[in-house]
Amino acid sequence: MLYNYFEPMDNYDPSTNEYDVIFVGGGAGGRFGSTYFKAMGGKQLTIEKDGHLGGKCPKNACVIHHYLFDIAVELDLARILDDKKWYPKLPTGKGKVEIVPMIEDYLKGRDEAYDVMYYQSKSQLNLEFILNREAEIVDKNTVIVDGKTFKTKNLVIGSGSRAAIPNVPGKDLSGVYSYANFLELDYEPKNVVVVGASKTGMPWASFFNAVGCNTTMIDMNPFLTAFNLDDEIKEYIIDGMKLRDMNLMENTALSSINGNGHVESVTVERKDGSKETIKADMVFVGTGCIPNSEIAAPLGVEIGGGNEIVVDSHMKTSVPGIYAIGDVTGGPMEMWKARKAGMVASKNILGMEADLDITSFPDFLHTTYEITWVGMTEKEAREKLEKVFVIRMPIKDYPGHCPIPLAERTMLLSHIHPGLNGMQKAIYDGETRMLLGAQHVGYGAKDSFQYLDHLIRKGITIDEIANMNELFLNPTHYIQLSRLRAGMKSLVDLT
Ligand code: COM
Repeated sequence: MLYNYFEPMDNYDPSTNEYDVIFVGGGAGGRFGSTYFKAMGGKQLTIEKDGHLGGKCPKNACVIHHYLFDIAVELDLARILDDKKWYPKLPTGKGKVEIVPMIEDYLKGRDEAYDVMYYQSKSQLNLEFILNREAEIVDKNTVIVDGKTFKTKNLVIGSGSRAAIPNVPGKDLSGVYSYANFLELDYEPKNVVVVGASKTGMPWASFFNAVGCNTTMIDMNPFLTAFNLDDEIKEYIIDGMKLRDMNLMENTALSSINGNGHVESVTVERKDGSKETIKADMVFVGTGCIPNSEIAAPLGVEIGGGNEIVVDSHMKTSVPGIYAIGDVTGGPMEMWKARKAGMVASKNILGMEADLDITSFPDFLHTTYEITWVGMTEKEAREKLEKVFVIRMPIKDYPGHCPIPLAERTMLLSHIHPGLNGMQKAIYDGETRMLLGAQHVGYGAKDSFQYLDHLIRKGITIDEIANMNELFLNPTHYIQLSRLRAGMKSLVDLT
């Protein structure tokens, strides 16, 4: 290891205390904003209260989410094929696989990720930073760290967000977890209730279910309301979770968490007022995040109703010279937004006018599937446009088993367990022939949605997609399916 992240760590030139910009927070936004600023020849200092750079992403949020998803996919397949083909019987009783050793492995890998980020920031990007100490913001031009005063022309706040825990009786019992303390888990739960069918709740619930916990997921709204997916895709996702024996309760609110010291049960209330108490030895809360704006409040910047620092598209707050980036500015709390916001703030400070556009972006969600989407849904397109053309797999009214979608990771499922191999569709404007949106449930398509987003913005047509060179078997079948209709003047759905 290159450094000890329990110790204070500095990498700055002590001969001066004057900066063009100080970033408070060394998460994704602070790190990328600082890097851009440095690359453009500016003088920056990044101050991070934790002992590492990269923020909550490598610490306890994104990376652990993806790590658990990977394990859930492996276990899902092992469970579907338990004791069949070349798959061994899953260990013990109902097949409960231990979680705590997975966390131990994660924590070892995390140290290495911190180390790489440190090396990259220091040795490759030449950033100036202070780690493991709080920044005391005196005013917009003055920050004190450990009694030492730093002066700056501009201040950028990237102080992130924290888990929002519903204010219900029992919320402080041991056994109540969110992403933020999940890595402290030191026992093997058997009965888990996940609160919130969110981007965090869905994958965590799928993980608990896949390791063999009796898993219930509740949400106060109909499932997947917040996600821009067509109903048939939502049904496919939810049916997949039911088929894997998860107990799903939508339109159901959390009333209380019960127990004496430790969680023993959870009481929920349905929309019709009926209540139910569910046995639980763990509650996992995935009900969103609250921006950490408190650090900036004394500066007089405007704070919104969600506790976020209000910014314009330049990342400027209501106080000149103070900018805010990333989760502290509210939703969407996404990696691309934090990193780009850092860059946009730096550009504007450097006098290069830049905007952050958060109106549309590619998005994803995990269950034991990777679910990705971009642009308009079919429903939205049909409401807005005269003529809409849709391609879809599997074929809706095909009388036999449609083995497509078919690509790496769904090959086995398609051949051995028809119907579990995913679903996808793409939506075109039937008039202009331009791609409007796409949705995918399966594996391996996520990367392509980054590029689809870009192509949609550029205005790509079905005829141009038909001219692309596919890498067969491709998880998204859009290219060949588009080619099957490309010659047609008046496009007829291929669903
Ligand atoms: C990624 C963190 S885990 S950062 O965006 O590279 O800083």
